[in-house]
Amino acid sequence: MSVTLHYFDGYGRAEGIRMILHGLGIEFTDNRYNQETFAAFSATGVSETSQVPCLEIDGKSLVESRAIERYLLVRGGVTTSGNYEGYVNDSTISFLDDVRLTMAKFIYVDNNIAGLVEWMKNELPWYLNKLSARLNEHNLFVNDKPQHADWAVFEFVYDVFLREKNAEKSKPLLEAHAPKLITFAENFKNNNAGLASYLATRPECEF
Ligand SMILES: N[C@@H](CCC(=O)N[C@@H](CS)C(=O)NCC(=O)O)C(=O)O
Repeated sequence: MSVTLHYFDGYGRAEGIRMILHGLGIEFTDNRYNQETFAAFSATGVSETSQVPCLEIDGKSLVESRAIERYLLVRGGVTTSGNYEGYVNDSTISFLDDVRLTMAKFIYVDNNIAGLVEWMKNELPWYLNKLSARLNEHNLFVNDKPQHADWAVFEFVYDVFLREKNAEKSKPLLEAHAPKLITFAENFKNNNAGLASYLATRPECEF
């Protein structure tokens, strides 16, 4: 069975999917496009929306990053029991995606990195604080084993604040406002060998 991920040569909306694929030990082809090769892929019709990320798996072609993540986790046996756990997953991810969309607008729409830095200094701490307050006694977001919300928050915290490229300038923000998110991310990574080994060797990207 071949599995193929289609995305640009960046982290963006695909990195959570890549992390889950590696974390679950699913081998896949990681097709990374530039603008030109993306246009060719887009024209093939493989992606229902012509957008990426698009994942070919189980004889299907899936689109929408959060739905793809959920598909993979459920396929890998990550279960959510009951209505309230479903709510916690969805609510945490919606909250996080508000943050991600705001940050992406600074970068890709407004081309305003200075504005992003100011926003991160002045507004982001409130969001970090709220996220951190959701961590439970297991140092996770939903229950006692990683679920979708944990994967999504991990990808955000690791890529924005903790990876080597960003740690010097961004980790202090977490240390000051949400240190529990650092412990969460460290535990999360250390408890998943496939994820940890991917992070140690993956291609470095700006965003
Ligand atoms: N809601 C979708 C958004 C997908 C999306 O906007 N993808 C962008 C890349 S991040 C894309 O394909 N852009 C090229 C285009 O729309 O032609 C998701 O989360 O997957």
